[in-house]
Amino acid sequence: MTDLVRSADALWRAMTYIVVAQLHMDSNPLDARVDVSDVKAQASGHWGTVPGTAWALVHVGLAAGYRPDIEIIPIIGAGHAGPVQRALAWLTGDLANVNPRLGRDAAGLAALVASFPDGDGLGSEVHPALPAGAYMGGWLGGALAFAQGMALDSPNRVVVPIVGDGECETPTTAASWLAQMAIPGAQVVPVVHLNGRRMGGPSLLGSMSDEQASAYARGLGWEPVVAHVEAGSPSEHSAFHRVLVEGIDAALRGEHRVILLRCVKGWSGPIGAHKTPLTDLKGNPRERAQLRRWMSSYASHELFNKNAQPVGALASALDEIRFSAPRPGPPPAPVAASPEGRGFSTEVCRVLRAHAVAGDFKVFSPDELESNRLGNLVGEPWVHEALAEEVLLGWLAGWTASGRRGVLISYEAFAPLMLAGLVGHLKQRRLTDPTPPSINLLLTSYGWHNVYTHGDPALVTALLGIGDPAVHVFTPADANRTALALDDALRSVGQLNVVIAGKHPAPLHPRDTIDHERQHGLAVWDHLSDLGEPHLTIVCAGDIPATAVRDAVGCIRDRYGCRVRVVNVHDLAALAGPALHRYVGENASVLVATLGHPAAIWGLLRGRVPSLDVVGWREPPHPMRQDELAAHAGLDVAGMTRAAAALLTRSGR
Ligand SMILES: Cc1ncc(C[n+]2csc(CCOP(=O)(O)OP(=O)(O)O)c2C)c(N)n1
Repeated sequence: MTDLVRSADALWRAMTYIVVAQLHMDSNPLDARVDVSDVKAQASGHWGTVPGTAWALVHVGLAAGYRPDIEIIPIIGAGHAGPVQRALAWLTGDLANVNPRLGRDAAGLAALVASFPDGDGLGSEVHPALPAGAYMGGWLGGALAFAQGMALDSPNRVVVPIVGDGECETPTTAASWLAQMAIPGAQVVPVVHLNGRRMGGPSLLGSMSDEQASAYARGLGWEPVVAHVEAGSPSEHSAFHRVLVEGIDAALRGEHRVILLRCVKGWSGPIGAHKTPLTDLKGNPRERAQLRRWMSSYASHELFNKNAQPVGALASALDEIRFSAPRPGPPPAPVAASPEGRGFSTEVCRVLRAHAVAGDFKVFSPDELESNRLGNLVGEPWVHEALAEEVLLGWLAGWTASGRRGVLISYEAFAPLMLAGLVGHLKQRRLTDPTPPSINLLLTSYGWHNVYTHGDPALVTALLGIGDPAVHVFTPADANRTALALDDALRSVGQLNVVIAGKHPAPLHPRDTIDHERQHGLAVWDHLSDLGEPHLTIVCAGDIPATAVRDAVGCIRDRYGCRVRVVNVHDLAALAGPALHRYVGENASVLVATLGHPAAIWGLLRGRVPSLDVVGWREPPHPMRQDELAAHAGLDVAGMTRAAAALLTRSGR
């Protein structure tokens, strides 16, 4: 056995053993007797992905240890591999840094095992605070795209995503293979965990022969290398190490190589189950005997002494591995250029170009730059287009997670495709320290031409419903404000910023409140407001609402003889804030005009103002013109006046 094989074998056995213990044991994890009092009443967690994911991780860690000149970063696609990551983090001692009760000694190992699946607050899935936690996943599909984003423009970095064969069926993963053509320089070496099964049955890719699976990869532009692992033998270890190292070298030369890790799901366990194969350990002595044999197959006595300290090959292997993750702070931002009132295209391009000049900046778009009047950006080296929103989101998330700035530009109508991914990245970032640059979306085209098929504000409704303070929805009233909102978003860290903007020529509004709006998220528009406490406060959010309110306010004031105040909302998050009443007044009825679903505003304001109504998106029952839709939604003078009358009547005026 070479030193490499000895290390890989010891690490794999140790990690797999510790996972089996987490899944099944409550106490005495190193006791070969597996007493009835030591087993869990209810085994929990997922076994199937463990041996293959541990295998891939061990080899990535060793390859990284042997190549200190480059960063080699693993990404785990299967969230269910959480206990593998825990085992690794316990072995490296990193788990103790996050939770001192889980230190690398006998007490720490016992606590790790007893606390699974709760994990003493860490949960049971992949965790961002631990090694190999750059990507938390949970929802399957985004790992490859995230790895590609992290690898972009990073000549000293190779990212190794470990992707399930079931995961390869997801649209996001399926599209990511082809999308690599748009970012050929991203150095990734995907390991497809071809273990034949997903959760409930055979996977489609796993059902293919080696030749078919290889042809699939080749057709998408990847050179496949199949690595067979049956029993974890020394020759399989050295063969896999060679394949991985060659794949990393190939990536550094600009080639795209994918490793197909062909194995049996849950190998080395009693059966190849996705979940835990033994389900009645307390009641069934035969299952306990099975577990005893299973655990002893890893020969833990060669790996640990009685105090659970790693010894022999395991101890030296732990000195050899390296798990790094890029966590640099955000790059310096450029000096902001003031908008000049020249319209969406000019103002937005000015901001984007300023950030591009500062460097470490990307624009991603699903073929929506030309149609969004930003066509002059196409062809810039910092602009990447591929018609796959979910993939682009993965790129942006991976890119920003490695300390760079960027924005995804698309249509609002099709942005809900990204919802599961956005929620996943929000969850990941909540647990990540230090906070990376924000995820930014610039979503256009609610301009409401071809509105029937191309209109849907559902993404914002769903994001606001989460109630995460990291979510900011900018609804700039005009192109100047759009440019500034985008610039602010690009400078921010730790946020999910969605800028909802019109691309069509539209009126500009006075600038005097812009700085206040940017700082506080909203401002009173004095030029449209009466002095004193208002009877009615009209809040506008977005450019079509701002113009509708501007046009309607005089008519409402004259017709109903009431004091009216107009508040412009620049960031919908401000409506959830404590300063709301300073802007809308203490006793006024509040009428909100929004581009989005009224339900989203009701969710923010219900019960917080004396009386409320919301005018906003109403799903068109059939194809209609832009002006017809505005009237259908009530976002015109007649509709606003009607809504104001009804609200004032209801509140007794
Ligand atoms: C988008 C999405 N759909 C469904 C699930 C539920 N799920 C969790 S694991 C799993 C099967 C995964 O199989 P595979 O990708 O082959 O990974 P393996 O367990 O074999 O490593 C499924 C369907 C999920 N997490 N995400």
